[in-house]
Parts: sequence; structure tokens; C-alpha cells
Amino acid sequence: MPNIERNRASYWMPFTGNREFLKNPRIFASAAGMFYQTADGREILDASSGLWCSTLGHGHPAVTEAIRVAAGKLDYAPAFQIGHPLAFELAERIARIMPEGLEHVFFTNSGSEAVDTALKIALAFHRLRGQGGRTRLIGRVNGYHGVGFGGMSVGGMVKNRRTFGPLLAGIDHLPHTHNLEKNAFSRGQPAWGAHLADELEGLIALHDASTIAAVIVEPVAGSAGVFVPPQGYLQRLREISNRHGILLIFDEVITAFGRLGTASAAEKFTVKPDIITIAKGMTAGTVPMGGVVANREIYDTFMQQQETGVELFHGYTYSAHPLACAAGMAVMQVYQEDGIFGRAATLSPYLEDAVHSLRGAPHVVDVRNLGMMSGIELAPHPDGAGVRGHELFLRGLDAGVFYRVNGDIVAIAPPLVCERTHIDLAVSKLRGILAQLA
Ligand code: PXG
Repeated sequence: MPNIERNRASYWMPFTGNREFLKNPRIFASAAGMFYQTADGREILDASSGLWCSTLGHGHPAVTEAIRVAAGKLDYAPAFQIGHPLAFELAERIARIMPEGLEHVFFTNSGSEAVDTALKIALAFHRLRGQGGRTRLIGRVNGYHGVGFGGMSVGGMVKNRRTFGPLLAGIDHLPHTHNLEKNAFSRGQPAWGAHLADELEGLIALHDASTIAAVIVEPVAGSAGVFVPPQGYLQRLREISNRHGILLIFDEVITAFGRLGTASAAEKFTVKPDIITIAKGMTAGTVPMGGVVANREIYDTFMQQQETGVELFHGYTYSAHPLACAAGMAVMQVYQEDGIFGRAATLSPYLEDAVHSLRGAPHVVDVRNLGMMSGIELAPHPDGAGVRGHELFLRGLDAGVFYRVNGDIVAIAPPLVCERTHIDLAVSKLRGILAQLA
């Protein structure tokens, strides 16, 4: 057990109230299947797949073994100018399950890096085609695209941006689609809100299409609180961006690899973006990895340059790290052999019914869901936004359940290998906690 019995620690924790944490440390020491074990030996149900990443639960034997073997065989290979077999195999394997035409994978180590990479590819792509004036990037209010400067800039969560200066220039944001009056307690995709995609036309009218490189959205927004796209919304974004030569980027860091019961949200919604960013479920959270999947036209544009040599001056020391690739290959194998995406699709209606049974419970103002993602929104406590949510998070751990909570929104997004009993447990414990919350 580390020494954290003081009011400061060497470990500066991310997205955490460090001072509050140190007064009452919460430590997960091990994990197996659907449960974490705390340092003091308690079992905690993982109701949110860690941070949306542990699609296969914890300690999957085939994945663990693949990582072990890889570490003994090739612990590192230079990412630039040298390849290794698993990098090619994993890229190919991912391309196979992405929508037709999205077939080239650039490896990163996180979702944040994937987003910044995708934005850079978009800018460079236009420039290579003689449209270097296309430099504007459009995100969405409440979007979360990680914490790099690109991702922060197109992102729209205020607390993630406001202390970090002017960010990138030339960024706009579409309005978000969250509207309790119109859409509260929708099951699946809400009926209202497709017209909000038309705001893109307004931005194009303001700036002219010739200045806009790309639009990036999460097909289902995760972090800000599980916002499911209104029916027809993504189709409209695709139609408008196509018409104006603007690239459409789906940030599928959360939605790819089975979360919606399909390999990608693009497949689920039958809307094909030009670029998809991935991470999390790519390795089921076991070894850090992210990636950008680009379509053929984009890749070919880079490969057809007059100049020989490096086509894209971008990459990371750990792009396609052998351990991550090994984990990714093992994870893809499990996805396929065990029919994990289909299993998620089959379980989704059960999760939907379970979370919607919380309608009418104290403090609950909305329940939203799609696939194996759900969000339960609470009315804020009079003491401030997030107070009630944080209290719920703490009580969840006391009651033996890890819920990821952002502000006053609780996400239930269990590993795709969960049983119905795990969903029941997560929801019944939540119901009990809601009844006790001030
Ligand atoms: N894009 C999306 C859509 C994400 O959800 C990132 C990019 C950044 O990925 P990295 O790997 O750099 O963290 C994310 C990450 C939460 C939560 O509780 C969500 C994320 C990360 C941590 C917590 O909602 N999403």
C-alpha cells in the first residue's frame, strides 16, 4: 500500500479533486471479470467499463496472455521507418470491420492523440489538394474530444477549456442537441432535434465553405452526459458537409467496438464519415492505444504527392506499440469469436428497460440510452452543480458499485460481457442510493 497518509502526494491525479481524495483515498488494487477489488478487499462492480474502455471486463485470459507473450518477444520496435508484423495485422483487422472505404489506420496512444491527429490529417489533406484555405474546424458545444490543444479547441466542455488560454484560432461550435423539455426520457434516438444540424449551414454562410476543413462530432456524446443524436441529425450533418466539401469526422473513442452493438456508430446509424477516431475498446482498455481510420481518398491524396519521402510529418514514439498491437489483436479475436458486438446488441433492450425503470425515482430528471450506453441525469443540489452527483459516486463505492459520474449525470455503461444480473445490481443499488440522497 502506497504512503498516502498525508495531505500531499507525489502522484498528481488527473481530473480528480486531489485534496479531497487524499482525505479519503479510494484505491482499486486488482480486478477480475466484472469486479474491482479494493485495497481493503471489497468487491466493486464495474458499471461503467472503467472509463468506458473495459469492454471485455477485466483480466480476460486470452488478452492477458497475448500481452505477456508480446512483452517477451518484441518489447519495442521503432515506430518511424520500421514496421513490425502485428502493426500491419491489427490495422488490417480494424479496417475490415470499419465501414467500407474507411481502411487506413494511423496509430496513436490515446483518444486525445487520435483527435489531434485526425484534425491535422484533415488540414493537410485540403492543403495537398490545393485548398489550403480550408483551415477552420467545427466542433460542438458540450463535445468532448480529449485534452490536447486541438481536441480542447473543438471540444465544448467549459471547465476543460477555460483555464488554458486562447486555444486554436478559427474554431466554431455547433449547438448541442440536449434538450430536456423536448427529449426527456426518450428511449434510444430522440425524435426532436434533427434541424440543429442545419446550424452548420449558418456557419458555412458566415465563413464560406472554402475556409472550413472539417466538422468533428461524437456520434453519441459520452462524457458530457450521453447525448443520443436525434433521428436524422447525423444524416443531415453528412449531407451538408458533403455538399460543401467539408470532411466529417466521427469521434468514436467511446462508440466504436461494440458499445452500440455494432463495430462503429457509423455502421449503427448508416452514416459514413471521412475519418473515424478510435481508442478505448480498441484494446479493451488493457494497453493504451488509439487510432485514426481514414478513407481511401484521404490516404491516396497523401500517397500521390509529387515529392517522395515522408508523406505526413506526424507520429508518436509509441505509435503501434507492440504490446498494444498484441492486445488489440487478441481483443479483436475475442470480439469476433465470442460475437461480442451482437451480444451487446442483444443486451441493449434489457439495459434500456432497466435504466428507464428509474424514471420517477428521486432527483431523476432524464434517462437516456442507446446500445450499451446510458445516462441518468439528476437535478442539481441547491449547493451547486455536481454536488449531488459526487455524493452519489461516493455512496456507490460504499454500496459496491463504480459509476462514472460527470457533474450530475451518472453513466451506466457496463462491459459488453456483463450478465443481466450485473445490470440489475447496478440499477437497484442506484435506486437505493437515490432514495437516500439529499
Ligand atoms: N474523444 C472522446 C469521444 C472521448 O470520450 C477522448 C476523445 C480522449 O481520449 P483519451 O484516451 O485521451 O482520454 C475521449 C475520452 C468520462 C470519460 O467519464 C470519458 C473519456 C475519458 C475519461 C473519462 O466520460 N473520454
